[in-house]
Amino acid sequence: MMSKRVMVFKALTIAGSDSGGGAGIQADLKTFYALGVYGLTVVTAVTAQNTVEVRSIYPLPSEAVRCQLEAVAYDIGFDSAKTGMIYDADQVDVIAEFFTKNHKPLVVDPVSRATVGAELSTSRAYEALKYKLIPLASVVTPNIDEASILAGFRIEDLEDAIKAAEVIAELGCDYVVVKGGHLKGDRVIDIVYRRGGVRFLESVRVEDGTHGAGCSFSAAITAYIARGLSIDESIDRAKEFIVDAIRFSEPVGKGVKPVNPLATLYRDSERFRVLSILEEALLRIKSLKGFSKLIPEVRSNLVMSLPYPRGLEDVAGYPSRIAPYRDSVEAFSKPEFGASRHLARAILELQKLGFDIRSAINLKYSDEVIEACRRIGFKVGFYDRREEPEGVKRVEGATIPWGIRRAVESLGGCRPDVVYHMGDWGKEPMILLLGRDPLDVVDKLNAILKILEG
Ligand code: PXL
Repeated sequence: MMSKRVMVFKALTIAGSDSGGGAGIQADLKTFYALGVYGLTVVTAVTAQNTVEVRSIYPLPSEAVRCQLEAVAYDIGFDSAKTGMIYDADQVDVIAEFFTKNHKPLVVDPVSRATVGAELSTSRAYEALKYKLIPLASVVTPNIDEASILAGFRIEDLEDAIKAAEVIAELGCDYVVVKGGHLKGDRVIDIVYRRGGVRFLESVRVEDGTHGAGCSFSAAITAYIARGLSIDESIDRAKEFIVDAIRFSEPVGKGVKPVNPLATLYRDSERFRVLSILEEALLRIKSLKGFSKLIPEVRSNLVMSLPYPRGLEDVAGYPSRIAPYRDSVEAFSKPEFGASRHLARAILELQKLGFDIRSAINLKYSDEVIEACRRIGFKVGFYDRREEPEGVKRVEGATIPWGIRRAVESLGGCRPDVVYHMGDWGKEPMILLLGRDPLDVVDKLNAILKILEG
């Protein structure tokens, strides 16, 4: 039955399956869904692989590729498509024939080898891809090695990469994006080439997992095109997206960590919940008897970070902090993102160390509170600010992360519930009470107050 519905954007990936979940079809689908696009899949091959090695490849007959293409095109249709691993030349022929008849924006990721080694395409298939598929593409996204093969010379630097992009564009595609990740340098520079013009996309080099990075990048371009963005804008946004996905790559397996295309999505979806939970926690704190005595000179803040936080802007807290008021406490403002520096830096560092600690409150130091924490069985970490190295002092914002690392060391690497220091010249001693979320922090606060009351 036909009915009027909201628009569903649809993208198709034609690629191999990575049993390890990090690259190929799996990366593409995660990326499509993270960007709000319905994903269709035409599988070219099943790979048996993990984060360490490709053990075997089972290509599908080209007829199976044709049948999948026709099935999805007949009923569902799509706004854009990408190709990844294409194993043999017959498969390329089927795909090229399909796109010759069906004019849709096509992103070709000219995959040749897996991140963990192993050829994913026969050399005949690569020749076919070069002369039959690339001419049909809106965008081609080779890395340095792939661009070298396609252009026919070894790329050593940025200048070579531009020349290679020119040669590849001559094959007939609209845009060539040469990914600079494999060139040397502490910044990564990608080349976006369009006949008659070149521009550069620069980013920091994130030293982390990159399994599936190429797949997710080209899938993100495809998804943004499906959503109606221009090709230039799709490429720019895909670059931001992939830097984020690499930064939060997932520690699974013993080899190369797979990128995390869902980082952006999870972060965005939590914004509202983080603010609500901070408000609920403050209500509970207001009802705790005796809490106002635990507020330090600088007053307390209560913070919570988004999952996968990029920096201080992804940590919410109370901009006016929490102060004693009448016989309780008050914040005099709503929680906001970016409203904390000290506590934010502490929980960002704890997350970098791998702990599921997204919330904290700071309390006035007293022996009694530390003693109460120990009696409850909390893990209490300590650092001495007077031991802070000069080199750390000079770097803006480095003191707290340094202190947090020292405190975690003092616990032999265990997850702390509490971190404290005894102050330094002009620095008030302070206790940080930590938790998964603000309600967890309030529960711990409650336990401390119970002991203090005797
Ligand atoms: O990143 C290219 C790629 C594509 N397709 C599959 C892969 C890989 C890399 O590992 O496994 C199936």
